[in-house]
This record gives sequence, C-alpha cells and structure tokens, in this order.
Amino acid sequence: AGVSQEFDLSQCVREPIHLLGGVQSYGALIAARPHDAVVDTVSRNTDELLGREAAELVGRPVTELIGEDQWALVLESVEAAAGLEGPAVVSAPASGDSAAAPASGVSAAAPGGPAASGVLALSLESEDGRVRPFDVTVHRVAELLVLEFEPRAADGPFVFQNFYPRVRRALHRLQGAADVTECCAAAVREVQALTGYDRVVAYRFDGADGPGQVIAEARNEGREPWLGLWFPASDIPPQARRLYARNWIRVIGDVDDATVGLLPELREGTGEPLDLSGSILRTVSGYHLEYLRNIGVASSMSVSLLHDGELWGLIACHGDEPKRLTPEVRAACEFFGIALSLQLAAVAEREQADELSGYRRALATLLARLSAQAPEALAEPVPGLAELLHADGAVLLRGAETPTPGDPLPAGLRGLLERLADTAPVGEVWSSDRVPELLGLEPADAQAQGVPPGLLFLPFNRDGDLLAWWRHELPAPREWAADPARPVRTGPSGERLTPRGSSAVHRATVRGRSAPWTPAQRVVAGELWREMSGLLSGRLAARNAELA
Ligand code: BLA
Repeated sequence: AGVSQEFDLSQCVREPIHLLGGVQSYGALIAARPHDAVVDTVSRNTDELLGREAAELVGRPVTELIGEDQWALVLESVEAAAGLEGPAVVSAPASGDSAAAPASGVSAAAPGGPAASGVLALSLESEDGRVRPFDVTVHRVAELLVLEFEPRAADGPFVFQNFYPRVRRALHRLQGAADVTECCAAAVREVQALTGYDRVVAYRFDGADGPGQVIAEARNEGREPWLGLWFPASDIPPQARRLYARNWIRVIGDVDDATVGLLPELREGTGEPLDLSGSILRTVSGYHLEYLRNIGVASSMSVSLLHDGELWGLIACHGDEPKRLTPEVRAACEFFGIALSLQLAAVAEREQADELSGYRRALATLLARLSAQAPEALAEPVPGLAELLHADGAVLLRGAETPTPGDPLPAGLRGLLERLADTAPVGEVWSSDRVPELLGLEPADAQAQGVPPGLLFLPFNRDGDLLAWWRHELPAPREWAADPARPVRTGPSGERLTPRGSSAVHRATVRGRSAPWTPAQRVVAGELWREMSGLLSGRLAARNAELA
C-alpha cells in the first residue's frame, strides 16, 4: 500500500490564477479594442456558441459579429459604468424594450473591481437566419473591453418585478438580525432560497491569510453538518483572497468542465495570457477543482464579504449537480454580498460603540483617582489600570528609572518593549494577541521565558516612558475539518487527498495566543494615553520647579 506524503503547498501560493488562459465552456469570451473594435483575444469555443470560428474573429472588428448598433450599446454601457468604484450592474432590457437602460451601479463598499462591468441582452443571427439571445457581461481590462457571452436560458427574459420582492424581503430579514451570527444565518438561508445550492455557509477568516470557521450554514438533508468547523488557511491561498477582495462573486459551473483555451494563448504586447481577474467565465485552478471533487461537490459559487475593503469572509455555496447562475441571480447574490457586508459593518460598529461607552465610564473613574493623587505617585502602580482593559497586568513604565521591586512587568517583556519602543510611533497603540509568533517562539518556550502572548502598549516619548498591558495565554480549542498541519496529502497514485468534514474532524487547541484586543480597547487605551501625557508633563514640570 502506498504511503501518504506531504504536498508542497508553496505550489498553490505561486499559481497565477488570473492568468490561466482559459474560460469555463458554458460561455464564450471576446476581448476587443474599444477605439476600433478590433478583436484581440477570443476563447476557442466561439464556433460552437457564437457560430464563428475563433481564428476568423481575431484581428477583425467585432462589429462583424455583433453589428454596429449592439457595439454602440456595449460602449455606452461601459461609459455609463465608468467612474463607478466597483463592478456596476447594468440591467438587461426585457424583451421588446429597445433601449438598454443602464441602472445605477453600486459604489459604496464595492471592491474596486478591475473595471466596472455591465450586462447587456444582445442577440446574434446565425446563417440560417435564427436569432439567438445572449447575456453579455462587459468589463474593461487594461486597454481592452472584454465581452463574455452566455446563451440566454430558455426560461425567457428576466422580469425585474418578479424578482425584486424576494430580494427586498431577504434584505429586510438581514436588517432584523441582532448580531453577526444571526445576520449570517439569515443571509445563508436567503442565498440558498435564491440560488438553490445544496449547501450554503458563511465562512469567517481569522486573520487576512488565516484559517476560517463556518459560522452559519443552510444545507439540504443528507449533507453532514459543518457549522462551527474550522478549515485550514491553505484551502484559500492568498492570491485567491486578493482576487476575491476585488470581485464580489465567482461561479464554478461544473468541476468536470473541460477548460476552453484562448486564442492567442499569449498576447503579443505582454507575452502573457489575457488577464482574467475580472472575468466571470475565468477558468478555475486545477487544485481547487480537485478540492471540490474531493468533497463531493459538482459546482460552487462564492460571494465576498468585506469589512473596510478587506476580505472578512465568504458566503460559500456548493451544488451536488453542475449549476450556473443567470446574470440576474448573480447580480442578486452580488447585491446580497454588498448588503451583508454593510450590515455586518453596521453591527460591528454598534457593538463597538456599546463596548466603548462602558470603557469610557471606567476610564473616567480611573482618571478621577489619578488626578487626586500626589505628584510623586505616578510612578507607583496605577490602581485599576489592568482592569480597565481586562488585562492580566499593566504598568506605567518610566524608562529612565530602574524598575522597583514591586514592578509587575513580566521578565520576558522588558527587552521586547525596549526594542519596540525605539521604533513604535509615539502615541499610537501597538497590540498583538500572539507575541510568541512574532518572536518566532514556540508557545511553551515563550511561557518559560516569561513572554505573555498578549501585549498592548503606547510610548509617551523616545525615553522609554510607556504604558503597557499584557494578557496570559488563553488556549482556544478548535474543531478542524482537516488537520491544519497536514491539509493536503498525496495518495499512493499521486492524487491529492483532501477530505474535509465531520468524518475527518481533528481536534486541536490553539496555543500561544491571548484573548484578542478589541478596537474599543485600543481606542480607550489611546484616550488614557492622551490624558496621562498631560498629567505626566504637568508633574515633570512641577518636579523640575521643585528641584530648581
Ligand atoms: C478557492 N477555496 C476556494 C474558494 C473557496 C475555497 C470557498 C472560492 C471558490 C469557490 O467558490 O469555490 C474553500 N470552500 C472552501 C472552504 C469552505 C468551502 C474553506 O466551502 C468551507 C466551508 N485549495 C486547497 C489547496 C490549494 C487550494 C491545497 O485546499 C492549492 C494547492 C487552492 N482554492 C485554491 C485556489 C482557489 C481556491 C487556487 C481559487 C479558485 C479560483 O477562484 O480560481
């Protein structure tokens, strides 16, 4: 029997997933120059889908295929979308509507997509005179306009009025949610209802390139529960996360789809394949397709969740069968991602405001006590300082003075603080809940050396006067969907085995971290610092006057 081996994960990180030079076969792609309509690059399935050989299209004006009038619509839609921050959605006209009314785009909180895009309803006439309708998604990349053609489904034109009430109801449910978990729970239910995927989860990252946890789930019967499970960081490599911070949505229609290549494979100017960062048909990394096949999934879709422009998590959907979404349903999902992102930000803000007002009351009490103290007393332990931030210890360190015997500063922190205080900006909060990791220390060694994992400090000056708080380790038990230390294994025949889920659950405890410092705690530390700076300089002046 073959023995499983380690798989070199750096391969994943290096894969340029926006330059794979292919599209999913259900659609066709044409990239043309906006000024003269000349086609630069096409997908090799235009013959099948659009009735024209790929080689016949390249170097010729795209108007030969779609006509001058429809090309004018394309240019117009791009102009209408220009200047908008993120991908704009231009509604396809219902049949009979002659004017494609460009709907307003979304700018707030939208990831700055590679270029604004829109969807148009165009039609192509084949040689036998048959007219075939397409949904055409348009976006700009570098100096090109990229047109992505999807045959319009047989269910007829989209009617906004039929669709809107559902989205509105769904939004309403989001707004009623009290906290992040409830909000996500409502969102996954609504996305499942909207799309019909067999499993829909909300997945939240722990750190920008970290692992993540399923915090809400809607699934069909027969699928094992994933709620609460953690997934290894390498399941979604950094370059994919960067792409997802720029685009709201990605659809993988069929994990067994044979990718359709581009013509030319490499572009003349760049020597690279066409950049498909903003493409909806973009072909998918073979690693990820294998991942999906390994968890028994035939299709997937995910929507980005952003907070302050950073990827916070994803709504991830899986289908048992191949599945692609119409541009309208995609737009609705995108809209949902935006709405949920805004709602999550609002909930976080509200929670932070509540937390902050509690801390401010405690701060006022502490300050009242301080200003009543004798001038010399500022070097003494400040009562209530640690409690203010729910820390295990705190100190007002006077750099010039030798530590008093009662100084509670953990031994391992002094050197670190001295080093950090040399470079950390005066008056700015520095904090970490994983100091051992920063120092390259194993959690056990850190403990032996007296380095607590939680540290928050602010320097008053460059003389080593500073305020510092620290926290002990808080071991965090986690249930993993796969062993995070061995997320991938190579099987006996070279295949990569990446089982995930309840059957592969791996229990482990995260060590070397403290409870995280919250934004409100950082804010209140800064406020205390400002007050204390005033007190300190006043007292120094008083002492100097005494000495004189
Ligand atoms: C992409 N990996 C993804 C995506 C998800 C996950 C959601 C986005 C694409 C999609 O919607 O399918 C992972 N899916 C998950 C997780 C859950 C889920 C964690 O439902 C949990 C609930 N992946 C690997 C390894 C590699 C890898 C070892 O496990 C590399 C060798 C790569 N994952 C990988 C790549 C992408 C990806 C390259 C980008 C795919 C693309 O957009 O082209």
